[in-house]
Amino acid sequence: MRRRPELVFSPYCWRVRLALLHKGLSFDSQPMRFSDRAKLAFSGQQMVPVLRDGEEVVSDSLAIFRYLDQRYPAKPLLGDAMSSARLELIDQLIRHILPAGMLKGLVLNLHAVLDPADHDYFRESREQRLGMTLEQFADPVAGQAQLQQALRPLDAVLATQPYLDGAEPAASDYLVAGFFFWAWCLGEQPWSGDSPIGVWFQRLLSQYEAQLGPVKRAV
Ligand SMILES: N[C@@H](CCC(=O)N[C@@H](CS)C(=O)NCC(=O)O)C(=O)O
Repeated sequence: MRRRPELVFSPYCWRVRLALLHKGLSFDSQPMRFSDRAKLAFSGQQMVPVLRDGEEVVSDSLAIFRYLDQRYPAKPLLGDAMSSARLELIDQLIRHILPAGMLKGLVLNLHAVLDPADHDYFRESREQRLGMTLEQFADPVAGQAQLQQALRPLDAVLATQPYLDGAEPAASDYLVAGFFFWAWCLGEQPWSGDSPIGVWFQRLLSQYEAQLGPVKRAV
């Protein structure tokens, strides 16, 4: 999906990378453009992430988390059935509070790193969804204020424990962190580095980079 294929700028793909790292599973990642979607035909749908594990093909970040726990039970992401069901709720809450503010600051960065073949599609599909032009929507200052508000409950949890899932990171952390890695690789950091969430992100980033090397960032 990008002019610079080394940039991973889907928050949902980031979730899966973090989950694979949690499980200690090595993986190959295939960069894609929006216009390459025919390459996803094998998955029976049109979105990333898609995980291919031998004969198994799983799409959707949550479904991939569940698959990984079922196929590779060591180091659970989710734990028991109730945690698995709760993840749906957590994901819906996260999707409604986090990306909106972040996107106001990131949408033009995203457009800038796309492969030119994807520019029209990205603009048309996102403008239709947003009900306005990308330029009208882009507003980093308002986005940052909106994000700060949205981060309050997460900061409150992280003020009392190192990870959203407790003493060690697990599924809730990666569901949220996908959006932070997304912003980070697009060259932004619309949160305060010394807030609880900022410290939490740095911890996850250091763990990721210790194993997979520096995250490539847009300048
Ligand atoms: N429910 C999916 C959402 C995935 C999703 O929205 N993927 C975006 C990239 S971030 C995508 O593939 N978009 C394709 C398009 O907009 O045409 C998940 O959590 O995996």
